[in-house]
Amino acid sequence: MQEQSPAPSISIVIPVYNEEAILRASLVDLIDRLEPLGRSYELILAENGSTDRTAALGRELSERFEQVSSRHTDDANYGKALRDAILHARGDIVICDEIDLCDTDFYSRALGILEDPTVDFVVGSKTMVGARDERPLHRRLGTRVINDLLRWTLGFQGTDTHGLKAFRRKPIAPIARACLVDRDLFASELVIRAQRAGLEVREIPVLVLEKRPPSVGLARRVPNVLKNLAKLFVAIRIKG
Ligand SMILES: Nc1nc2c(ncn2[C@@H]2O[C@H](COP(=O)(O)OP(=O)(O)O)[C@@H](O)[C@H]2O)c(=O)[nH]1
Ligand SMILES: [Mg+2]
Repeated sequence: MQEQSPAPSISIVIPVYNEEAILRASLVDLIDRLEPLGRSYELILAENGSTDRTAALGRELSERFEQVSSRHTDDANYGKALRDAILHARGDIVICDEIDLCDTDFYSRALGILEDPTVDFVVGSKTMVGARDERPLHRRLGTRVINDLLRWTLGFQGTDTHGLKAFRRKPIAPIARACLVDRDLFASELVIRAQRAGLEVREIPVLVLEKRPPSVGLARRVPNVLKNLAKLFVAIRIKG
């Protein structure tokens, strides 16, 4: 995408890591399904740390589709990739998606809610009434435990922070810039800091039907989540 092109209405940000099996097909399918939205958009693939052909495929897709760009940072780090892409997004609205979801139904519903100028942030909840989460039991439980921890330690008011999100770029970009943690917990910090800044955060139920299991299992993610939770507890609740 050329830097000089007019800013799009929507920026869709997708972190990708070792996704060579589904990246091309998912993205081409997503582009097809974005047509009916009737809004200008850019699609930012935020890759880092992949050991397969994901980075090369991202570059290839950005050459093939002018609305697609691919960004790369070095180490495998979901939060770092997401933050970097949010800070480079140019749309009025930023939508955060995942390549195994590509949930355009969430986009339509969230954009409808963001028509209301008093709403700043829409979070797709996997656990609220009306949601349907088709992931295995241990991952559904993991989501609930993390949400409870976020509520107890950081005063989170809601039912989910990880996954699908849509927000106004102007008020949220400075919050993303100020976030202290990366990896999985960055997404939670972003939502919680938005709430704490007094912005209007709404949740809507989503259907979670992944195209494949995650490449990094839950158990391997826990130590980092706990470490960053402790860091956020000190920064938000103790130092304020
Ligand atoms: N850039 C980047 N993306 C990642 C990383 N880990 C996961 N992702 C991407 O984040 C999205 C969600 O990851 P997934 O493995 O499905 O984990 P889940 O969120 O627990 O379902 C996918 O688009 C992944 O490719 C990472 O270390 N770096
Ligand atoms: Mg997933």
